Amino acid sequence: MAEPSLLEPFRLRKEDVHTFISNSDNHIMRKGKDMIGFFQEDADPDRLIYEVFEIRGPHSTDMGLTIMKPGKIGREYHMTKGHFHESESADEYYFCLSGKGIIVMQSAEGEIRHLPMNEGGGVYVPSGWAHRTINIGDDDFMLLAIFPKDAGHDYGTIEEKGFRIVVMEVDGQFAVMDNPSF
Ligand code: S6P
Ligand code: ZN
Repeated sequence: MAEPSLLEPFRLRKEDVHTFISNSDNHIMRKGKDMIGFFQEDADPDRLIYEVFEIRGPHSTDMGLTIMKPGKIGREYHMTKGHFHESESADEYYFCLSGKGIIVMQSAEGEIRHLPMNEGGGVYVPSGWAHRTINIGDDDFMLLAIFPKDAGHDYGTIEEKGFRIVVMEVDGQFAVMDNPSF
């Protein structure tokens, strides 16, 4: 495994995400072909839906910058796969750098929350809550996530059942609806 990067003090704004990107230790790309079964309709296999750039911190936390392209698959907005953390104690902080989105959170007991995320705003994701972000705007939706090193990703539960709600475009507006396949 690579040594953690040694970090200098830095600030992060939407204008200088390239600095974060060029210092990142890991790059994940999710295209339509990587997300079969997540949307109600299948996306063009080569369509880029989102990218994540990760920086491993030197101590207890790591960071992830998610850049989500605008767009819809059918009437469903671009979204992340969504996951629980593997560690039961791992909570997370999200900050929106630009764009317009929604974060959906769902507890293991099935309790559901959805909160808007706009530039300059942040959200706390408590431990034990699955989370997914959705781009409901016309531009890139950019997020910084800060999470414990041992958080891990458990994608299986969401891949199998999804979240209880979906976010669709209805009459030119976003609408939060019950997921018919949950
Ligand atoms: C990690 C954090 C984010 C997501 C990223 C992509 O704990 O929540 O960095 O990994 O937004 O989402 P996903 O569901 O594909 O990992
Ligand atoms: Zn997470």
